[in-house]
Amino acid sequence: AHLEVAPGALWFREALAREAQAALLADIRAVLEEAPLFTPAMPRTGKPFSVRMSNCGPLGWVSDAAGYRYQPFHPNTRAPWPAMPPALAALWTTYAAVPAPPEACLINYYGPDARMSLHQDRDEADFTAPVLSLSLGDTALFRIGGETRGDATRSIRLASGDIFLLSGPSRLAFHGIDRILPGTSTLLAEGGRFNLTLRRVNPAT
Ligand code: MD3
Ligand code: FE
Repeated sequence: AHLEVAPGALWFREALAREAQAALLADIRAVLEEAPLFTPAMPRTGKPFSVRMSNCGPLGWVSDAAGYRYQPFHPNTRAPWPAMPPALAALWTTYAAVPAPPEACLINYYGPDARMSLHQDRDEADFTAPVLSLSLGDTALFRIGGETRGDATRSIRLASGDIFLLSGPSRLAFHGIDRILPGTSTLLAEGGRFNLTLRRVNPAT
């Protein structure tokens, strides 16, 4: 069962039970041992993001003074990104239902004061594939609008275990995280929130 919050934007509330969330969290912790969270910076200004990031899968999204891009290695360690955990790839098969596998899983970590301003995801060469988002930990106030900045927006509380699928017309919707609600989940011992986004970057040919 899901709610369609905008055309092509499907919200699967409580898609994962606590045990499945804990298992995916353990997979993410193992990824972060190999590929620690880094602090991205804004292009040109170099202003640091409040969200920390890492990736798994063949490609990872990074941002620094040189710009936004996908690359096959960690910006600090220069090591290839860890493999995509099979349980994450399985979510893609179930929910995204496209034959080509995900090429990148961006891992965002939000502490109590982190936010992500309204933006579009357009660094991928292929916008036809969906983006799948999984939230783990504290609830986030997520905002989604239309394809033009200034279009009306809608606010949604993304809770631990929720899956959000962006496809079709919503793939280029403006969206962001206004804030997280500290203390709303006990999944992460340290508090805060992980968001995982599975993406295709290149056309499947
Ligand atoms: C709508 N992440 O990593 S996930 C991002 O909670 C990002 O960390 C947020 O925006 C987070 O780029 C939101 C939901 C989401 C992800 C990708 C989208 C919504 C989207 C792509 C297109 C439209
Ligand atoms: Fe985004």
